Amino acid sequence: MKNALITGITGQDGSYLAELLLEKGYNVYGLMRRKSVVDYGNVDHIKDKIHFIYADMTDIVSLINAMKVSQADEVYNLAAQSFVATSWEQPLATAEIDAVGVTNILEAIRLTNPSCRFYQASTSEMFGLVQAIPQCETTPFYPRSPYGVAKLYGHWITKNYRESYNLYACSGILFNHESERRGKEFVTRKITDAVARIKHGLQDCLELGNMDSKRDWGHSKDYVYAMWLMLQQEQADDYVIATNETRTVREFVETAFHKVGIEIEWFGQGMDEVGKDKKSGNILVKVNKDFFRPAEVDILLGNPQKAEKEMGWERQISFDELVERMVENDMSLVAKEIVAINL
Ligand code: NDP
Ligand code: GDR
Repeated sequence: MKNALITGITGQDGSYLAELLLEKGYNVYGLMRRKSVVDYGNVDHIKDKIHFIYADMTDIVSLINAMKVSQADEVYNLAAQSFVATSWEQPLATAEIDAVGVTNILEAIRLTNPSCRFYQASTSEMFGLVQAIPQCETTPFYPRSPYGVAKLYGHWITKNYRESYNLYACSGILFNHESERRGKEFVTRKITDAVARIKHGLQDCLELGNMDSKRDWGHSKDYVYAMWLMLQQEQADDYVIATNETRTVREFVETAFHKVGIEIEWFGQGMDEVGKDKKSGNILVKVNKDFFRPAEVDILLGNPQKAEKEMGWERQISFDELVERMVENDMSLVAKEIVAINL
C-alpha cells in the first residue's frame, strides 16, 4: 500500500484527488492549517479516512515533519493562495506560499526521502499575455499577475530540482477546472450560485467584471486523474492539461441561465452592457468595474496532445455537463437554504 501526502487537501482539487487515491487503496495524508474553528473544507465527508497533519507551506519545519510522519511515496503539492484577484492585494503572502513554499516542500523531500515522487500544481496563468494559441508545453511564459509570477517560480524550481538532484518531480500545467466544489469567488461558481438564487427569487442581478475574457474550462475530477497519471510514468515530465476549447465568460453566463430555462439577451457595450431575461425584460446581468483586474489574461486555450499521447489521458466531462452539474448542485443548495429559512 502506497502513502500519499496532499497539500491543499481541503480545497477543490485536493478533495477529488483524495477520493481518487482512497479508491486506489492509498493511505492518504493531508496538510491542515490551524484555524480558530476546525474546518475540513471539501473533505468533510471523508475526513475519517484521511490522516491530517498540521502544517503550513511557509513553515519548512512543519513540512519536514509532515514528510517524516506520512512516509510519503508521492507528494501532490496543491496548496496555494489560488485566487488571482487576491494576489494583487496580498502579493507577498502569495509569493511566500505559491513560490517559496514550493522550495520548502522540495527541500523537505530532498532532506527526508529523495525517492518520493512530486507533483507541482502549475497553471495556465503562467502563459498570461498571449504569445501563441493554442498554448502547449513549449509556449513561452508571460505571467500577468503576482499569482502567475509566483507560480512560474514554483514551476521552474520544480524543474530545477528534477535536473539538479534527479528528483522525480513534475509540473502539471493545468488550465481552468471547475466543479460543484469550486470556491464562490471564482467566476464560474459565482455565476452558477447567482443563477440559482435568481431562479429562486433570492437575488435580483449578477454583477461581473470582464465578460470578454476567454477560458478553457474543464472539470476538476478529470484533472486530478491527470495528476495521478503524471506520477505513474517512467520518467518525470511536465504536461499541459486542458480541453482545447475556449469560451467567453459571457458564454458561460448564457449556458448557465439556459439550464434553468432563462434565455439571456445582451444590450449595450463595455461598462454599459446588460443581460436581460428575454421573456420578462428584467436586467439579470450587469457590469461592475470593481471586478476588473489591474492586468488581464485575455485568452486561454490549451493543447493537451502530449498528455493524451504519452499518458492516455482523456477528459470525460464536457463543458455542457460541467455547467449542468454546477447549476444543478447550486439549485439544490439554494432550495435547502430556503427550507431552512422557512423552518
Ligand atoms: P483551492 O483554493 O480550492 O485550494 C487551495 C488549498 O491550499 C486549500 O486547501 C488551502 O487550505 C491550501 N492552502 C492555502 N494556503 C496554504 C498554506 N499557507 N499552507 C498550507 N495550505 C495552504 O484551489 P484548487 O483546488 O482550485 O487548486 C489547487 C491547486 O492547483 C492550487 O495550487 C492552484 O493554484 C492550482 N491550479 C488550479 C487551477 C484551477 O482551475 N482550479 C488551475 C491551475 C492550477 P485552507 O482550506 O486552509 O485555506
Ligand atoms: P482565473 O479564474 O483568474 O482564470 O484563475 P477566475 O474564475 O477568478 O476568473 C476567470 C476570468 O473571469 C473574469 N471575470 C471574473 N472573475 C471573477 N472571479 N469574478 C468576477 O466577477 C468576474 N468577472 C469576470 C476574470 O477577469 C478572468 O478573466 C483560476 C484559478 O483557479 C487559478 O488558481 C488557476 O491557476 C487558473 O484559474 C488557471
